[in-house]
Amino acid sequence: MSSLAQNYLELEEQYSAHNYHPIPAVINRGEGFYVWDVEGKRYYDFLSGYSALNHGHCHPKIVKVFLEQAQALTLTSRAFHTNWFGEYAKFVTEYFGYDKVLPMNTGVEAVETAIKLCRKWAYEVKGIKNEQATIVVCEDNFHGRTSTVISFSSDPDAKNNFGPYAPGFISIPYNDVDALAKVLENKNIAGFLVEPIQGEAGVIVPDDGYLAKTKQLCEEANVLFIADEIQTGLCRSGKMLACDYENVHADILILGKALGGGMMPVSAVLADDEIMLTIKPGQHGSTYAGNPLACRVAITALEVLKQENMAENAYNMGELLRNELNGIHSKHISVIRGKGLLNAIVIDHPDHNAAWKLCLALKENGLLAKPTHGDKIRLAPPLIITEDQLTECIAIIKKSLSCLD
Ligand code: IF1
Repeated sequence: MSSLAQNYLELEEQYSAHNYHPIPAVINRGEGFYVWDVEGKRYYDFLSGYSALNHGHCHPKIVKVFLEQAQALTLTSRAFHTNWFGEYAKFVTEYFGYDKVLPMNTGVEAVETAIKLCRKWAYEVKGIKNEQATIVVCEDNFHGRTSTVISFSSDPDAKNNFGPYAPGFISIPYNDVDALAKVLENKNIAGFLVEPIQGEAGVIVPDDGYLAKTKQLCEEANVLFIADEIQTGLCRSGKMLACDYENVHADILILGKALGGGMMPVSAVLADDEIMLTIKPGQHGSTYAGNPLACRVAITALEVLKQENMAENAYNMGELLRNELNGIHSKHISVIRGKGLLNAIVIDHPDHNAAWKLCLALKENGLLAKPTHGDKIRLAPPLIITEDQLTECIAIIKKSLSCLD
């Protein structure tokens, strides 16, 4: 590493909180599925900003409206109307088939919003007694970092020593329909919050039918099915929404990440009037939420997903990636799993640092990926990746695996 790059690492080490452990690459430019470091070395980006960059870096159509809007109007707060918020609200609700949208910024804010909406609906529509509303979540979930949301995490790193924890949640095993059926006997259950594929847990794909069956159980129990599609949505899994694989229309749909086109935090909560209209003026909001810059970026980000057939490409490239990786028969990979371009490999090696070492080798060979939970590596390139490029990436992965021999 050059002294220039080393200097950037040292600045972060000295002046930033130590809440991340990055791969030692200092990036200063991105375009499509490539990024470049300060030394001019080019890499394939196989993290895609944790799926915020589904469109790739600096997508020209999104950059164009971003610049245009940045010169016209960026923020009023919701104290006033703008010429873009209503347009966006109409666009996004029609796009996903809901009556209303509640805009927020980051993913976890949208999750918090969904929790609040669900509780308000429980008291004012369903008729649960005050303070009794309970939300069912799944073990090994990841829904963000606020103190309420980490209260129902099962990851000690995310949770420990951040208590006291918020009550009102019951955790059941993921991918277990019977566990949900049983917990729904409790009449205070207001909602079921679920990731259609668990991302942070290591890309855990549930059995076929899990989403449809749990949705059905929720309907029978008059409980809201709340889909966190912040990571799985917007074509990442090979469909517009991962719930689309089972034709499940969530009662509350949560979107984030790529909704901001990789440019700015934009999240959204979608629901029908019976739920959404329980929140009245002054009861929820956020200074930046629904700002005109975000609205225009989000409209364009959604348009581009369809214009460029990103769901189909993610589906096809995902099949190719998993087939090719399975064909390697590497003794160092125990599992290859995923849907579309949301994938993970699990490393099987006596050295507990093997996944990290492999990521450093990948970096040397021109591909950036990051290990999670020690032995897993997520493989999630931008959805615009082509067959030729992906084939090159597979060759890089193959070559890099030899560092573990
Ligand atoms: C970090 C993982 C990805 C999410 C789901 C809500 C949020 C996320 C399903 C919150 C965020 C992130 C955040 C990032 C790591 C990351 C992640 F490794 F944890 F699983 F994407 F792969 N729901 N996911 O995945 O959204 O508030 O961050 O906008 O370091 O926290 P946010």
